[in-house]
Amino acid sequence: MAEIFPEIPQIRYEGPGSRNPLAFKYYDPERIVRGKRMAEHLPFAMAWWHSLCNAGRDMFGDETADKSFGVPQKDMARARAKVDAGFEFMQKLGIRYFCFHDVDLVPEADDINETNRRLDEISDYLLAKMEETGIRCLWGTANMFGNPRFVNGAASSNSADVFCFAAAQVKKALDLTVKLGGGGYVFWGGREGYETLLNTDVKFEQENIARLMRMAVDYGRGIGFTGDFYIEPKPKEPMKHQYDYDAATAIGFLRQHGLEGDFKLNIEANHATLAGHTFQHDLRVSAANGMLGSIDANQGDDLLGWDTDEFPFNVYEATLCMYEVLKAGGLSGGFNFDAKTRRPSYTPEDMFYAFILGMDTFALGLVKAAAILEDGRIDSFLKERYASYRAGIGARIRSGEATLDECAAYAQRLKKPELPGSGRQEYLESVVNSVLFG
Ligand code: XUL
Ligand code: CO
Repeated sequence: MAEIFPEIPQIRYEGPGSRNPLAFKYYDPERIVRGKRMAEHLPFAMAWWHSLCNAGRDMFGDETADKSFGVPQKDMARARAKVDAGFEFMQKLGIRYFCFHDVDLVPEADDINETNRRLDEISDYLLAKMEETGIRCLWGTANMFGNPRFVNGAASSNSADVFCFAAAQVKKALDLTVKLGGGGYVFWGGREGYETLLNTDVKFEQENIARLMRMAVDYGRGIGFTGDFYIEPKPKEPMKHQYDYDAATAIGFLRQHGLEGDFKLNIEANHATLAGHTFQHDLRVSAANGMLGSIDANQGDDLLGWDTDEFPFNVYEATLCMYEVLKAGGLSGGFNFDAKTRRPSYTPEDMFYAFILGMDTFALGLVKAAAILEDGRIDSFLKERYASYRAGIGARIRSGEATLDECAAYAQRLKKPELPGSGRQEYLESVVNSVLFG
């Protein structure tokens, strides 16, 4: 088969001194970090939608990139060409996973039965490519936000018919995920939210979202899906308010509806920052609750208030991300580049440069996070900070033995506590800098 990117060679690790734009400077899959190959620490995935579908259209202008892959019409021949292009692309970069929405794979038909038939056809083609290359599916999902029927939400729609269409898509996307051996299934509540409370029954809508998730778990487990379901929190965009606001909100929702045993979170950097948090914050909240599952690796822009889905270049942020991931013992999922090249970067080379940037950024983040752990100053400071709970009244509070009376009597005996010890933020920030920059 003729190559789709004939100008692009296999991308290899050449080291930090390399000036070759088509080489990794930091991502060295075989390098051992904390006893594990870099490639194992960093199961990178390609997002079908951004890499193979998105051609740069924005609210003000048309497509700038050519994502037709030699097939002008948007038909099944194009769908197969996308598979060919995607697998060549992943192989050249050494990417071992991909993620997809149902309608990324095939053009959606007017009749859902025809869409499902097309999905069966393309997934046979995909499966053959997967077997040939060893590339695997990280997670699947259903696009329940693009089609006009989802204007008022999917599971949260006021229309029971629309709820059933969402259910039908989830069922088919789960079938596909199982057929392709996917490790996870994502719910991103793209339009599960509201524009105005004047027309919205929040409790009713949230109950229905939980119902669809419960149906998905029951069906998925019934067809042999043993992986994790994920919620991918996002506070807004496209809706003014989305129910899966952030990690803490999603965890509370899952627990309220008894779904916490089957679900974890897929944390996206740019969604966390849209929620007014840092990426690290949402990772920490997920990990602290045993629910850190997977990551959508991208980056926002401080000057823009929306989901810009940029390829990550911020090594500081990637380091703090990898610090959380290492401390959590790794991910059950992986690092999906839910990221797109900027509209003016419209050539195929730009796509390779973008992935090289993202993969190198996380590789550097991994190495630097490991160095922070080995340095030990941050973790030992953290441990010492809570030393007052190791003995005496502190130990009794932690063990649950102390009562309110006992604590109050203790305080009254003390009359006035000492200040609780400096937080040493500036010192700790300088430790991070010294590890990063030597
Ligand atoms: C949108 C977004 C989605 C999900 C999958 O902001 O992140 O692409 O990752 O539906
Ligand atoms: Co995402």
